[in-house]
Amino acid sequence: MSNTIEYPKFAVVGHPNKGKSSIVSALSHDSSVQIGDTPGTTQVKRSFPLKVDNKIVYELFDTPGFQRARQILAWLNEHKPSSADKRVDVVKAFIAEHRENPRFRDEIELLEPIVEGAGIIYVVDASKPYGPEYEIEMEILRWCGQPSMAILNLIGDEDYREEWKRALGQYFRLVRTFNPMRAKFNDHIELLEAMAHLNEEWTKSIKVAIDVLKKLHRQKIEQTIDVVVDYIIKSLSFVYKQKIKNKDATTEEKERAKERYKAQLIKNEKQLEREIESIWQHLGVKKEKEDLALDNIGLFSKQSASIFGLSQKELIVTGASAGAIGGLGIDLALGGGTMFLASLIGGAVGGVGAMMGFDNLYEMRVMGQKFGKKELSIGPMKNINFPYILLGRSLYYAYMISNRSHAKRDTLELKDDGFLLEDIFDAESRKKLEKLHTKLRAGDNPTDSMVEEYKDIVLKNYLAFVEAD
Ligand SMILES: Nc1nc2c(ncn2[C@@H]2O[C@H](COP(=O)(O)OP(=O)(O)O)[C@@H](O)[C@H]2O)c(=O)[nH]1
Ligand SMILES: [Mg+2]
Repeated sequence: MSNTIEYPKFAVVGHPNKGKSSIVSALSHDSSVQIGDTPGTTQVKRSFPLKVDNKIVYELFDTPGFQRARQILAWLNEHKPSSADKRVDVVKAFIAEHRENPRFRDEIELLEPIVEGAGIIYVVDASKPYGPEYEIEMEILRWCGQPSMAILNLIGDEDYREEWKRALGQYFRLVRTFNPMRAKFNDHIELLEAMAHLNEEWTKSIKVAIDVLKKLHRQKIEQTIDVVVDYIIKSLSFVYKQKIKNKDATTEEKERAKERYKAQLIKNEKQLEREIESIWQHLGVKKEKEDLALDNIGLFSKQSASIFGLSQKELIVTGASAGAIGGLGIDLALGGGTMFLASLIGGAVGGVGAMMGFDNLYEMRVMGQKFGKKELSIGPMKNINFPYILLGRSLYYAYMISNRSHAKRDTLELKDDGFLLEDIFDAESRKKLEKLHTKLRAGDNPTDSMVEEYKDIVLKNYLAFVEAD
């Protein structure tokens, strides 16, 4: 067939400032698409292929908006052919005749890929009321005779989708809501599934695209969990060593060693953040410096523990199990013992931090004259809550980055209402994790099978969490 294409192409068209470029950016996973507050940001069409393993999965054209739709439709009507199947030839004739005319530059840019075979994605802002002025654009697009769909974007707070649907339904076979800022992976896939049915010829290639994207997404999650768990194990088993003058370290030496130990763990976290950003093509994302941003809530703060790691309940339970009722064992602490422990502690919120020993998150040992050396060493981390803080913070960051649309240009907001570990891990998994943490706390060398088990637990729970999300 003459217009068979190896991969589907779509031209994203519509009025200026309706979110066309944002949709292209979100669907092509490309943050380089120009998005602007002022109409006319996109002057010429640009092609944005979505590539996986250097193969194009589909290609999107970002186009300028319609400017002189009325005049164009008038021209087309003046040259109306005798039958509808010849209308696209009239559109082609319009392009050929006006190619050098700057007045129609925007329209030519947007019509060209369509008459060359691209499908049409018509974008409207359904937070504003419908108006008949859009009918001229839709009529021109209809002349092109290409498979087409309409996307309802909600830029503002109001919702006029019902009236839009009644109008758009007369011009487009498919009308879908898609928000380029908030869309997550599953929304993206659902949109593609709808697009697959626009044109029989494309069904197969879009289905292939969906499979490729799903596989890639899964790989990225696995890669993310890999780096997260590697980081956690590296940080938990980290031991800082430093030579000292005498057998007993001075207060000053101890303080300096503590600072260096903390600095290394913070550095590990920053490196992990960059690795996660890189996996999801968000390297160098701007982050907020507000009070609650991860950057500002120190890894070693009480706030970090209560926000990112464990709920109040879990803090009490795990904390108490380490200290006050250590003898009862972790099974009881993580299992049915919650009520008992809560009442034991009296739910004293203020007292929890102190009891947990937040000021003493690491335990220091001063090694004696081992091998004739005077050495001060810190680590591995003894605090029972600390692994959960690392896990909570890193999974929250992974979640935020992996769900961030490439259409977003604002700073990444990291909030305190992220999730808690108890939202992600079932009780059985938390018990298994605690067993692994206990080994690491004891200074056991992390074996391959420990690392693998840790990854399996986190991956299984995280996948279930994002699937239900
Ligand atoms: N809040 C919000 N803003 C959006 C959305 N879509 C687009 N915008 C904003 O609207 C403006 C125009 O978007 P753009 O994609 O450049 O529109 P285009 O002119 O149709 O390509 C930009 O400031 C976008 O950030 C949306 O779904 N929600
Ligand atoms: Mg644009």
